[in-house]
Amino acid sequence: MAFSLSSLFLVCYILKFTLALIILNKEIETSRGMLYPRESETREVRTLDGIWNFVRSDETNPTQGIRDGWFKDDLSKSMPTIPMPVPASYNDITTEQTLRDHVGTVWYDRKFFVPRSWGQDQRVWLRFGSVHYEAYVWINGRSAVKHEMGHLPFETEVTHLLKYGAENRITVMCDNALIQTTVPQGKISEVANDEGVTIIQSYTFDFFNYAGIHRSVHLYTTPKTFIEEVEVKTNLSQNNSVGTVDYSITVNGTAANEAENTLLARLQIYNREGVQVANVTSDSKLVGSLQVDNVKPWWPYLMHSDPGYLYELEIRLYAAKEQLLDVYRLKVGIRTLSWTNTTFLINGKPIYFRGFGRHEDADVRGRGLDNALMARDFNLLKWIGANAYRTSHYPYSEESMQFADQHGIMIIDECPSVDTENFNQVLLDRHKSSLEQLVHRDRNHPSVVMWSIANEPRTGQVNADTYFQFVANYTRSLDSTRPITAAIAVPSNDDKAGRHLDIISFNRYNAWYSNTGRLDMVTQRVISEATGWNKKYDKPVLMSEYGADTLEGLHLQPAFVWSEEFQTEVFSRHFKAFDALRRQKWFIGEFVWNFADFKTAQTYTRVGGNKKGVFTRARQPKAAAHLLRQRYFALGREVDQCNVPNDLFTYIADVGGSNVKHDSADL
Ligand code: BDP
Repeated sequence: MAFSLSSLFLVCYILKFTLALIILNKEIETSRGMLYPRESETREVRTLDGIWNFVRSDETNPTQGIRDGWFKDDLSKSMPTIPMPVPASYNDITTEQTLRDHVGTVWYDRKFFVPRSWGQDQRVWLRFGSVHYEAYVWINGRSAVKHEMGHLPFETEVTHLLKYGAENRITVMCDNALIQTTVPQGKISEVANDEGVTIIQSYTFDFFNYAGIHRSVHLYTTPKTFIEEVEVKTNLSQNNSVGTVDYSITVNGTAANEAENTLLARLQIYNREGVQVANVTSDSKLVGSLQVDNVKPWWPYLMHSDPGYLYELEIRLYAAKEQLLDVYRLKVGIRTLSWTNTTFLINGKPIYFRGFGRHEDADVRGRGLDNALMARDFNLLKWIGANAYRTSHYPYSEESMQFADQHGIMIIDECPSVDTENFNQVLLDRHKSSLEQLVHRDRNHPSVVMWSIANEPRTGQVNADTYFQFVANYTRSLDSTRPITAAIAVPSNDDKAGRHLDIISFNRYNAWYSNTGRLDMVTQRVISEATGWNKKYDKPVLMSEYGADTLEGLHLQPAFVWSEEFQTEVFSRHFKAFDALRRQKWFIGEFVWNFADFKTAQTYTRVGGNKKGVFTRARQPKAAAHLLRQRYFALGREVDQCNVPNDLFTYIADVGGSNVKHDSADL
């Protein structure tokens, strides 16, 4: 039988995709160490935060600094430098458009002293909380470490590179270029401008590609033989009265290599009052378990009167003959997670998420760590009655993870993969590496209750199936104690990734991107979309994004797009859908987009950035914040029997017997 031209075309078409489908699930290099730097009897920590010297490279000559050896001496000897704060994004520090929109490499350096005492019988480590996107580091002109991937820590031993009791220099080259094989993806192109040609970075994701040394830089010491890794997994007995903490410790150092079985660890758990509640001596494998009677489980905010209960796990590493080698302390929250195709439970109790998608974003400092901002954000989260957020669209600072542990805020922890498309082998390897680094960094945080492996990946594409199977299974192999999700935006009928997830999250902008302004086209659409996802995959479903851009201070009645009234109405129409869905047990949460306004690339759809914040960029509430607060506390009251704040409702009138709410007792 002869082939028709159209069937030949079809065969070629299928062949093209089959070839593209050949993505291999290769082993990837795993990260080591990376415990958060903490002082102890055996460790010292100092920070290199402060003002560094800074140079922007010529965009058309990004490798000039390497070729000309700028790292060999003070940067100022090669190029004029400007002062640059660390941590901070460099983009918005000056008044220059050329720095804000710079594409390619920039250089930082600074001097520092290392105490003479650090040169004796110990090791010194250099650790970056994060540099976006790629970093090359030199100490005193000698190469120290290279790392690719924003938002994640990296470290290296620098004992042999330092001068003790003397001045040292650290030099960092940072490259912000995003291409089709970076995580996230972007494109670099050369385009004509009025002066000739220029280089442009473009990306599809909706947040500004801030860059620089975003989090703290630390130097810290460890003994020669030291605790390199600690992993804890916790459990509770049936009635939550007894907790177990399974631990596994990895040691690095010569004492370990020479005589492995001479090492042992003594572990003690202290409660919040500093009273010891458990202790154990390990065997030489440094793996075991501690038991805490009358345990206080870690509970999310508003799910319990004492949320975020943390114990302190003290680990003392000994060599033979009781010689103390190293001490490291870790906060531990004892809780269980379990999930089925209809529910998600913490400590045996169903979770209903009341949360946000967020960004690490602020004026001037961009994505740079700012403790004042972080503390304010947690106060706002608690004020509004939220119990969760997703680290959209990349890992957040370790300091904020510690805050979330303490305050009982549940985290859906997202890797930096956003708008993932054009699936290819290099991208898959890096995507897996981003998850490996994330899980490694965050696995001990009780606040982390779910891993998000991507935001709005193009999961309608044919090879998304294999790609996300590899990514999801790899993540599961790293941590089987937490469910896996991804925030999906393609229609459920087209999606090819959901079957590899444990929980389905979907993003949708009814009355905004679809049917703009039509408040009468929200509720039923949300109900049917959530139901469609559940029908297709038979898994718990949550709405991970909904919202409307809102210009603070713009009031229009009746509600009109961009006004405060419109955001309030959009929320309210969603609440109605969520309440209908909550009757189906498989609907497990609602996440507003976004916590606060944030900066994006320039486009005519954005007025100074994305304005879907419930709070302004300066962290003040818009009108809808008050409505959301009433809902989140009302939900807390109904679902988790929490107390509600006295100022939740403004007194209106004493109209007993009517439906008018005038104080929180009416809830
Ligand atoms: C969603 C994206 C989010 C955007 C949001 C929006 O996940 O990053 O900021 O849309 O357009 O599709 O506001």
